[in-house]
Amino acid sequence: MTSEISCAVIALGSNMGESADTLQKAVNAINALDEVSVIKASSMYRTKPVGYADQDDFTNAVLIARTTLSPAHLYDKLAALEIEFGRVRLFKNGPRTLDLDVIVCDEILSDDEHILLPHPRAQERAFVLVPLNEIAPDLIFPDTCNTVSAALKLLDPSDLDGISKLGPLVVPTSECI
Ligand code: PH2
Ligand code: MG
Ligand code: MG
Repeated sequence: MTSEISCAVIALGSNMGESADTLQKAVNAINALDEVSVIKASSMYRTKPVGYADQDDFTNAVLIARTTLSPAHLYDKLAALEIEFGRVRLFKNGPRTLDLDVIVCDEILSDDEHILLPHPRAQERAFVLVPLNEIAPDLIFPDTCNTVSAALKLLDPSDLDGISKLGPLVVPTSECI
């Protein structure tokens, strides 16, 4: 039996504990899911907190994965990994050990209460667009039809303040699904 394969963009963020270590371990764990192969990962970036300023800087990255999971099932698997990584989320937009968000999945538009696609705030967020521009500048957001590089140019230049590249994420080798 063959299943449909989708291409998903997943954003990773952490600002509690050993964040860079957590992000690399999260990439490995995502790739270890039977139904998911990580294809590409951006560098990790240090970013200023957005939404609630009085917290530590974040470490952010994005990855592109192939998956046979539906977006809702992918979301569920990522939520389970967040918990496995000891997720602490003190309040909305507050500090967290690991946040895994599905940003886009193919050209799917979803206003399902379970998962909104594309992620409704991704195109306003430099901490998503800067790493995504590194690995997929021509990827198109299916709601606005903007490419990642165009969405990045639409940001206020001050949104890029305080973003710096930290180092690479290693893409584990895997049997491609
Ligand atoms: N995540 C948030 C809110 N604010 N700011 C940065 N820099 N990075 C994040 O990952 C982040 C945030 C909610 O998910
Ligand atoms: Mg998030
Ligand atoms: Mg989240």
